[in-house]
Amino acid sequence: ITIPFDSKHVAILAFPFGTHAGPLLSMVLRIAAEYPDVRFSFFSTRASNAKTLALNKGNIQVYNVHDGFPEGHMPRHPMEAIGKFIHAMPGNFRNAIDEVVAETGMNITCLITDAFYWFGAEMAKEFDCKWVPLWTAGPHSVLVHIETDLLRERVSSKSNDVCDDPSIDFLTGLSGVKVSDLPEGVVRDIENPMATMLHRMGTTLSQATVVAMNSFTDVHPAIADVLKSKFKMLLNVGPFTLTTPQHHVPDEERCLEWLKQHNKQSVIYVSFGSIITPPPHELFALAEALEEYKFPFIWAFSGNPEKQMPKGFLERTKNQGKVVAWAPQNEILQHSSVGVCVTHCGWNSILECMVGGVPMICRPFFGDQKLNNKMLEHEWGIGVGIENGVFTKENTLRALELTLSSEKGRVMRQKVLELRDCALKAIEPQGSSIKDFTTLINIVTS
Ligand code: U2F
Repeated sequence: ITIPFDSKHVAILAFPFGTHAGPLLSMVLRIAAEYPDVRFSFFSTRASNAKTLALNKGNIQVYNVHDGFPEGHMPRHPMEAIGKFIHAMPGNFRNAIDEVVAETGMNITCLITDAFYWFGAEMAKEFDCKWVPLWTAGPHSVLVHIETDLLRERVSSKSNDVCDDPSIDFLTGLSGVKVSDLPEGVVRDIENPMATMLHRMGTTLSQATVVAMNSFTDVHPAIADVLKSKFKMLLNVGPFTLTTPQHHVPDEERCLEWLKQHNKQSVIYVSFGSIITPPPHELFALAEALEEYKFPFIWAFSGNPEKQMPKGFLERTKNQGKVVAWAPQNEILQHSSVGVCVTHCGWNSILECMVGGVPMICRPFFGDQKLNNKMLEHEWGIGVGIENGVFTKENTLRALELTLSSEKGRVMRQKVLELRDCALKAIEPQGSSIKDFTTLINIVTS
């Protein structure tokens, strides 16, 4: 009789929205490749598994969990989908795991979850196994979730002051950050499923066997130290684009070929990640600024550009730029022709810009993005916010001029290259991320 797997069985629970499940899957692919005898069961929704191309492969088996909607029902809005999903968990995950355990006869020996899943602590206790949450964003943002109770207390006592927007400089590494920079749900707008989930996460992460993060220690050593004192163990195992297998994004519009025709650091890359489309007046303002500035651009735009962009814009700029539905962003950002990235400040995009040595123009929308913007501008000096936070033609032109054609822009590029060096050091054979990854693999598979 051949026993295909030894007795180790790792269950992975993904958050099926935004860019969460993809990085988690990449991390698991790397661990699974080193231990072919360990079984990995990956759980997400059908839609998320289709998007991340999660497939049964070798020792990884992929399962769909219920998304919280009746069969055939489509959510009207992403927030509705998230709300229903949060309502359905952890029961949906638990049912799916129980079925797999019954089918295979293999108990769960390690539970890897998106860090959002506070219930991982309880579930791991029931399974008598390790709990390894992955925080898919930056160290500064997990810190504010861990310190949510303190923030709520301090901010409500400060709100007697005349100051409407107090700073939260009592937290290490966050001097200059204001309440308005915090993710919604930390001290304001706290009565919704997402806010409750993040609050519970902040109070349970300390129970995890180890917290893994898609980051590298030198991105912010002081915050890394604080987190180390809060968790049993913190492992910085990123940037994932350098430490894990990446899924290939097809380049149907030949962006990479096109980049070769342009001068060094002259191309503007625009993307707002996997969820956001800026409102119509901002799309117009951005399009007008790009057209007037005349520098070449690639704009990753998943909507309907014919309808949503200014009339004639695509035709008039067809020699200047490219508007593509989904771009090979990571490779684009590593091309020497790219001079700046216009971004919503999602953490994955930020890491990719750091690795590519590309400064950023920031237009954050929700969640961790405003806080990321603040860190990019004031802590690392590698990004510039849009004046008043909303694109107008004039402020966009000023931000383009600053980043692409001024001394300040040159200094930003210098600083981003220094961070790139830190990231590259972290992935050398004795580098911090490589060492942390080895520790992570040992914990998950032992
Ligand atoms: C959520 O992230 P988002 O999906 O909104 O944004 P990013 O973290 O920047 O990740 C976008 C990813 O999609 C890729 C890009 C990034 O890896 O390279 N991509 C691409 O390949 N082609 C395209 O045309 C456009 C994008 C959330 F909204 C953020 O606030 C969080 O910081 C983030 C992490 O938790 O999750």
